[in-house]
Amino acid sequence: STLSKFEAKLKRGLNEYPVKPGETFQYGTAGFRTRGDKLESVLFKVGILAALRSKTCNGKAIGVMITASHNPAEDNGVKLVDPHGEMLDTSWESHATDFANAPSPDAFLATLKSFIETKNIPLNTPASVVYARDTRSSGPKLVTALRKGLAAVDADATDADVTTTPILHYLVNTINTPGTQESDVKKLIEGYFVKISSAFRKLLAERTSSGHLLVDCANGVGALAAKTLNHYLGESLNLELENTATDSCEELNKDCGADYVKVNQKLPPSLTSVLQCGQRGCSLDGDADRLIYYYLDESGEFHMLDGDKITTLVASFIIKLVKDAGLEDIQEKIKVGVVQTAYANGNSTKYLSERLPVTCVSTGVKHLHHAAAEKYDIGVYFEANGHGTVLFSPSAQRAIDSHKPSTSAHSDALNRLKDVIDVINQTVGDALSDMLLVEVALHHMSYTVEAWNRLYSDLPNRLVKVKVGDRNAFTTEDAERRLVQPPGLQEKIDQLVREKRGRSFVRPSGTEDVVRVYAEAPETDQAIDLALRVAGIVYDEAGGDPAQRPA
Ligand code: G16
Repeated sequence: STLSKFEAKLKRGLNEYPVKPGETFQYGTAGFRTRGDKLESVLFKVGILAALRSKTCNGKAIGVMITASHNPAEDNGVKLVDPHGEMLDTSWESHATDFANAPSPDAFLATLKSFIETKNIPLNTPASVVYARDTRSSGPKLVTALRKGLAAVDADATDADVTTTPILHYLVNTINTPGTQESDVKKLIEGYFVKISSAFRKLLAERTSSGHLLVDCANGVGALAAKTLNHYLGESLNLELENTATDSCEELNKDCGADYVKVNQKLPPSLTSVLQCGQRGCSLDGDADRLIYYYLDESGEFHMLDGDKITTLVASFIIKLVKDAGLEDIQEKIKVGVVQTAYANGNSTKYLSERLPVTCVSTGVKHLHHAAAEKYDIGVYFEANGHGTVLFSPSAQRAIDSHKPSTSAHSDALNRLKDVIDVINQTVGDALSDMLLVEVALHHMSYTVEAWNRLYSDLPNRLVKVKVGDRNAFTTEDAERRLVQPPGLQEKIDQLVREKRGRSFVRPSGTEDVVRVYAEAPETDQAIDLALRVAGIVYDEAGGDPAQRPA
C-alpha cells in the first residue's frame, strides 16, 4: 500500500519519540493535557493524525494548537481543529487516544494501518495542517516533534507561530473559506485584527470619550495579541495591559488570569493596587480563550462578572438588536437561545429561562458549540469560566443579509447587528473578541458595569478539586448533573444537598487528573460547607489518604 513508502520515516520518528513504559494519554475535553516534558511522542503522532484528518476532509487545512491553556506553566497540551475552525469531530477522539497509547513502533504501525483501512482514508489526497503554540517553554520542542510527524507523511505544514487558541481556530476557518486568496499566515492574522477592530470602531463611533479597560493577560500569549489589538483599536478603546511577562515562562497563570479569578472569586494580587474603584477590568486565561470581568465598587468591594453574566448581557443585547432591526416580524422568526453547563449559577439560569430558551449540556466548548448550532438561529453560549461565543446559523445570516429595513431606526439596528457579527469570532470562545463584544453591549445598552451586575445576583458557590487515583471511576449522566459511578455516591450527595438547601454535582475533569465538586447554596458558608462535605465523601469513596482529606 501507499503507507509502505512512509514506513521508514515513520519508524525513525517512532524510535526517536518512544512512549515511556507505564505512560498513558487521553484525548479529553480540550485534547491531550499533561506535563509538557511527557508530550513529544504524542505530538509526533498528532502530526500523523492531523494529516489523515486533512486527507479525510478533502485536503482542507486542519489546525493543531499546542497549549495547556489555564493549566500550570509546566503543563502543555495539544488539540486538533476541524476545517470550519471547530473542535475535532468527537468520533476521532478515541483514535487519537489509541494512537498516543500505542506502546511500540510496531504496535503503532498496526494501529495506523487498521485505522486507515477502516476509515477508508484516501492516502493519495494531499494533506494540509496549520499549527500554533502558546508561550510555554516546552512549546518549541513539541513543535519539532509535530513537524516530524507531519513530514513523515508528506503533509503540507504552515507555522502560525506563537498565537492565541482562538486566532488559530479563526485561521483554519479562513484558510478553508472558498474565495480566500491570501496564503500568508501573517497577513491572515492581520485580517483578524482588522476585522474585529474596525467593526468595533464603527460600533463605538458615536462615543465621544475613549474607553479605558484594564486587562490581566495571565502572563500568556494573550498579552502579545492584546498589544497588537490595542494598536488597531486606536482611540476607540485604550487597553491597559497587566501581567504581560511572557518571557518569564514560570509566571504563566500564576496568581492571575481568568481561572484564578473565577475559582478564587477575587482580584489577582498583582492588580490590587492597579484597579481603581469604579474601573472595569478583565482577565484572560493562558491561551486567551476565556474572559472574566470585574470591578471594585466605591467601598472597594470586589464584584466578578463571569461567563454567565456575559451570556446575560450579550443575549439581551442581541435580542434587542434583532427586535430593533425589525427582524422579529419577518416570516421565519429568528430564534435566539442560550446554552449553559451545570456550572452555570442557578440564578443566571433562572433569570435567563424567564426570558429565552436555555439548554444545559456537558462541560467543554465542543458540547456548547454543537448545541448552540443545533438548537438556535442565534445561539449564545458561555461556560461559567468565561469560555464562549455567539453562533449565527446560515439561515439567520441569510435573513440578516437579505432583510430590507422599513425605517431608518431599523436600518441603523441592522447595520449594528452586522458589525456585531464582525466583532465576534464564531469559531470558538475568544477572550479578545468577547471583550470587545462586552464593551459594545455595555455601551449600546447604556449599562454601567454596576447596572450589568445588578441584572441578577449570583448564588454563593464554591468549586473544589479532589485528587483521586482514577478519575475515570467517576461517570455522570444528565449533562453531568448526576453521578452514575461509583454506585451509591449520588444518593449521599442528594442527602447533603437537601440538608443545605443547595445544589451540588461531581464530575471528572477532562483536562486534569482530578474530580471537580461544585456547590451553591443561599449563603456563602453553606455553599463552602456543602462543597467541602461533598468533596470529603468523594475523597473517601476514592480511598484517599485521610490526612489529605479536604476540610
Ligand atoms: C477546557 C475546555 C473548556 C472547559 C475547561 C475545563 O478549557 O476548553 O470547555 O470548561 O477545559 O474542563 P475540565 O473541568 O473538564 O477540566 P481550557 O481553557 O483549559 O482550554
